[in-house]
Amino acid sequence: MVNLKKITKKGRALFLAYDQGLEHGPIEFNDKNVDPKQIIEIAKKGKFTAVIFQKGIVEKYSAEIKKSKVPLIIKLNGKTSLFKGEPMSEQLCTVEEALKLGAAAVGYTIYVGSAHENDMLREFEDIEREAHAKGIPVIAWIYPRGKGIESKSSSELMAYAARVGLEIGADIVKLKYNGNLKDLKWAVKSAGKCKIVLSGGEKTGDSEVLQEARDAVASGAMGLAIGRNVWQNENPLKITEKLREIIFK
Ligand code: FBP
Repeated sequence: MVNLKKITKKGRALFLAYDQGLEHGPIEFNDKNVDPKQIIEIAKKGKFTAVIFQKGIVEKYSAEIKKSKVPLIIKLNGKTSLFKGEPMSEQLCTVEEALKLGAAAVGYTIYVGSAHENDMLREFEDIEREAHAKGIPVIAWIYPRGKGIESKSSSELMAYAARVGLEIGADIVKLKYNGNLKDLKWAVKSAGKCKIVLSGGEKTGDSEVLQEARDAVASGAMGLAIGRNVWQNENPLKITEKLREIIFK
């Protein structure tokens, strides 16, 4: 198994995700978070165990990222919200490029259930093989979407996503939490030795975010890979401090 030490602390993870500019557009941003430098500051001052960017941001802000010393996860594929049709996320960056840019780990999204699932699984396997040959961890964002998931329950899909991660060779799977702790515990169990982190989702209240962090810990998940609920928060460092108390206590 590859070593996750570079992107974790005490076996737990708190990743700051900032690929929403591509995935959703600058509609997610305001004056306090539109500049990637602001996110690097939050990642540094908030002592995140890693920060997640697409390669373009890493290329343009490499000096600031290096100076911050926050470990870097580069997302290798992505899509915009403008494309309509069965979900597909194309590879935009190679493992080699990511390593040259200083990545400590790489990430890739797979929409299981999509008509394009095969393409993403195949692309993921190439990435996984290369990343593991070079000794770096692979994080799979596994989001069930598309035609294939109609009539399936959220609990079934969450556990399925977790299990897919284990079976395709991911070191960490990033899941969207359905809010039910019993379901999450089953998903974590289904992932076996593959670790789980939860995404934060759309901006909600502080108490909901903190509850998600508590549920992550209670379920045996590794932590959070969270974006909007931190950098859209009125006080990103204050909410981060509370998250840290829960995740690393
Ligand atoms: P958030 O915590 O802001 O939800 O970020 C998690 C994340 O997986 C991002 O990495 C990604 O940009 C976004 O959610 C994708 O969300 P969706 O696919 O639901 O639009």
